[in-house]
Amino acid sequence: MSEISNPLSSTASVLIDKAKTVTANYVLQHKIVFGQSGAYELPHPDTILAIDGVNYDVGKLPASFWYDNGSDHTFYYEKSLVVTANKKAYVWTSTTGLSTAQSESITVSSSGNITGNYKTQYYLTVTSTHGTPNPSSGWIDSGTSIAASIDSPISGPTGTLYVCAGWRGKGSVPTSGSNTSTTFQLNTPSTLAWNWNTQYYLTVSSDPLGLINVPAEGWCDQSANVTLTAPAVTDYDFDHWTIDGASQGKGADPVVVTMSAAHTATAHYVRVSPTLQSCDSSGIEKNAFDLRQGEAVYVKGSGFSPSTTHTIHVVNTVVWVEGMDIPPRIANTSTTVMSDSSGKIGQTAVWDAPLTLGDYDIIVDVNMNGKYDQGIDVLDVEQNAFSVIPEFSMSLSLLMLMLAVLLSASCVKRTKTLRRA
Ligand SMILES: [Ca+2]
Ligand SMILES: [Ca+2]
Repeated sequence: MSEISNPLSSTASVLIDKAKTVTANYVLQHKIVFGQSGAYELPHPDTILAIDGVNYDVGKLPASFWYDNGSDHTFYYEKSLVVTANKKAYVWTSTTGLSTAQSESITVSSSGNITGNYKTQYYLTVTSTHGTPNPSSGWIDSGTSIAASIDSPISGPTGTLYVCAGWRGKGSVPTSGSNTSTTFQLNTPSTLAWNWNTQYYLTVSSDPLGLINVPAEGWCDQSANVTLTAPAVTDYDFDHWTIDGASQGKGADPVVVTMSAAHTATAHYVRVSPTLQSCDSSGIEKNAFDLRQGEAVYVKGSGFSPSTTHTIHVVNTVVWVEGMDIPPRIANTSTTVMSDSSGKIGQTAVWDAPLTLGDYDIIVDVNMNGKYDQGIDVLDVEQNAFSVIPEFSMSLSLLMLMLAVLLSASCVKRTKTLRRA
């Protein structure tokens, strides 16, 4: 009817001047209610939902609309809403009601609800100067049980080691701990900081190599002061320490190494001159062997090359001259003696009874060239290594001495008599 100025308005003016028919036309509409659950913090300035291109924040929900039956409408729920950067967020999990989609275009055919459901996530900040923490920083669902850990130790540059010294925590993470793992349930924004110590390797060796075993060798905490004491070594004298090649002074022991970096400490030793002695079967030095007691001649020594068979000669005593041939061995004397792992020659029989009266020398021909080499070969510490003497020789000597005294006394008497004459 041309008389109705706005046919889409529910009110109209009609002049009743004759019989007229006015028809009001209705359409079927459905009420759709858009809402959300789980995104609690209100109001929220960010858009959570777009309906037909119009944005709605959390404070504007739920929002109701009457839609014509059969009309099409679009909606879009935001996937993630960050409440506070790196602290708290809401994440879309599902849509319930007339749709299950996060975003959809629907054709309206009934009334109902469309609800976007959200879960809360918190940000776990994980820091570590070394290694690969598990988990690393990231968003984690509220209420998640977390077993956090880190591998330790971690190798650094040569001679450097990083050792986890535990953690400090804030929020849901325990305040602190000293090991490499912790468990907690995440219910708030949290931080987990792994702490590390640096260690440096201290190498302790000896010169000659392998002479000592110093327990201080190993990884040391940064800046630790390590005291090194040179152990006593059989047949060697300690001389000095070097640290990274620099001498710490002759005889200086113990020394302290500050572990500001990896270091190498070396204890330098000087070999003690080897010695050789005639002795009895108990190893007691003996330089006179009694012919008639059936004694055997033993030798003992120290300072020789360890675990070595050495050539030995028992010879008639001579004046030793550099480079001279070693005199022939006495018959039935040993040709070799053995040193043990520390260079010692334990008492070893070199001449079994019967012995022969005389004065003898003993020499170890260290370089086995059959010649006497001063400073290389080793002679018995005595000028005459040992003597083989007859039984009662001491009383015989005493008798000789007394005779000599008597004789000289008579000589003096005779001299005095002559002067008087
Ligand atoms: Ca020699
Ligand atoms: Ca001797």
